[in-house]
This record gives sequence, C-alpha cells and structure tokens, in this order.
Amino acid sequence: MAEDIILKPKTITKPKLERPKLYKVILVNDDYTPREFVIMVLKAVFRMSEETGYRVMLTAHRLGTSVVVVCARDIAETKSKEAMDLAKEAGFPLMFTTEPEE
Ligand code: TYC
Repeated sequence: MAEDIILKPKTITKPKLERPKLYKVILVNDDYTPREFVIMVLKAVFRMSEETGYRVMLTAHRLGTSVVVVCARDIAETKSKEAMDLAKEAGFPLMFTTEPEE
C-alpha cells in the first residue's frame, strides 16, 4: 500500500571529489655518480633543460636532496624507477625517492 512506503528524509550529500594526492620525486646525492650523468638522467627522464638539470643536480649535491618534480603517484613512481634503471645499467648508485606532498 502506498501509505506503507516509508520515506527516508533526504540527506544532502556534498559531492566528494577528492583531489588525488600529489607526489614529489626526490633526487638523492651520493659520492659516486658523476655530475654529468645525473644531468643526463634528469634531461632524459624528466625532460629538463641542461640549465634546470644542472641546478637540480647541484642542489642535491650541496644539500643532500632536491625535489625534481611534483606529479601523480604512478608517474612519480614510474619516472624514478626509469631513472634508477638507467643508473643501475651504467653501474651508478644514483637514487630517487617519492613521497606524498603535505
Ligand atoms: N655528488 C656527486 C659527485 O660529486 C654528484 C651527484 C649530484 C650525485 C647529485 C648524485 O643526486 C646527485 N660526483
């Protein structure tokens, strides 16, 4: 019967469109990878210019780490793996890490 239909009060739900978290790719300094090789990897994998690559490399060299790029998690992880694979092939211990942005 129509009277038996219980009408639930409608709750207004906010549309939840959460922005996907962004991730930082971080270049880590070491004592063995040549500066030129680091710049080459930054240019090849992260499409950096020579100047930007040099600046990012030098920041990591001086401070220990440097942010390379901020992007979606899968891209951050794929690119840092690509970069470390290049280094591994060449026999260098160059390391990239990823971490969520605050
Ligand atoms: N410290 C290295 C050297 O003196 C160069 C280098 C810079 C290595 C940045 C890694 O993330 C790095 N040859």
